[in-house]
Amino acid sequence: MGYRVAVVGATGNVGREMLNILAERKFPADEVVALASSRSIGREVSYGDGVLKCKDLENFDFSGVDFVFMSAGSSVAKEWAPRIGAAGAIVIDNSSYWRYHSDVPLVVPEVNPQALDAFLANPKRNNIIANPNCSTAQMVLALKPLHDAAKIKRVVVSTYQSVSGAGKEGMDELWAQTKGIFVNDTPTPAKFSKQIAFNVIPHIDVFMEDGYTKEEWKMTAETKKIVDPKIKVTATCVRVPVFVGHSEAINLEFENPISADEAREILREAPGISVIDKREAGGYATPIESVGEYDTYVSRIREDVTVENGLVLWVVSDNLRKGAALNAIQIAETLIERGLAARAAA
Ligand code: 11C
Repeated sequence: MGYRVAVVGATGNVGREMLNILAERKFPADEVVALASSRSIGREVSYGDGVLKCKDLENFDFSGVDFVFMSAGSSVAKEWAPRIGAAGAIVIDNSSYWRYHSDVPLVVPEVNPQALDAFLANPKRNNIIANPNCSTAQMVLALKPLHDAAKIKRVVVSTYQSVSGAGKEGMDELWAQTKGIFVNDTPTPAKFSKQIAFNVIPHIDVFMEDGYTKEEWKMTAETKKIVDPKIKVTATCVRVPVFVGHSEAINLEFENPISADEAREILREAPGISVIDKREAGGYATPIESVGEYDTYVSRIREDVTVENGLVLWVVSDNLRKGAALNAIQIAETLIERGLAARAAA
């Protein structure tokens, strides 16, 4: 007996990728339903070799559904995740709304699967699990095995984030501006605060009182929740004119000594990571190579000569996959591996 699955926000960048990955990985589903807001009812989305017609979230009956993958923003998540969870389905939500709630696990399965064991063992669980921000997910994958080896004290990260992180509108804006520049007709910025084509913008999400942006704050708060609350993180998050694939330059300061060679060997063995690190032209990963891939790539591993016990890394990943859809589906796969049965079979 397979699982009954629904994808909420099925027409968005991440929702469509969730459907692709469910089909690609042959997720053991008897039924997959695409759900969206009322204005998208009947719209077709791809699922494997076929298509699904979107149904209306408002009128859908969730009884008997096992997993709901949700990527429809914070206000939908706030209203619907508890309702769906109370009906018995497990909601894996990609918005930031539930991530920082103490009774909601925030999970990258390769990093903190124990949070899923605690979730399964909790008879009073609210059935909500949060998926991290894309820039956090790829970073903690690289951090965790190094933290286990030499204890990270401090992280300084600068991101180079693709426009798909800002949804389809972000991708359309980069495309329209790039084409427009060649014919002297550059559309004015709408989704982004400044021109994104042939430019970079050091601003993602809203500004906070201390001068950091919310995206930067998320990287700190989420790393602490997923890996270790003692790790200090300072981030600068930057939007770049790349369609898909986030990149990060990460400086790490450790409590104990760790060499670049040791780190490279540890990362080669780490789940979800591919090391591409030849010290020559082209011997590193760039965002284009990460598109459509499951693994997160680590390159440019070297010792930071300005601190004791320091390393520098370059980390690249498909933000719509490991940064969102893939991680959500891996959470469900991990729950199944760890004993969650289909409700209809229970
Ligand atoms: C971006 N990281 O690239 C953001 C998108 O909290 O899930 C994801 C925001 C989030 O714009």
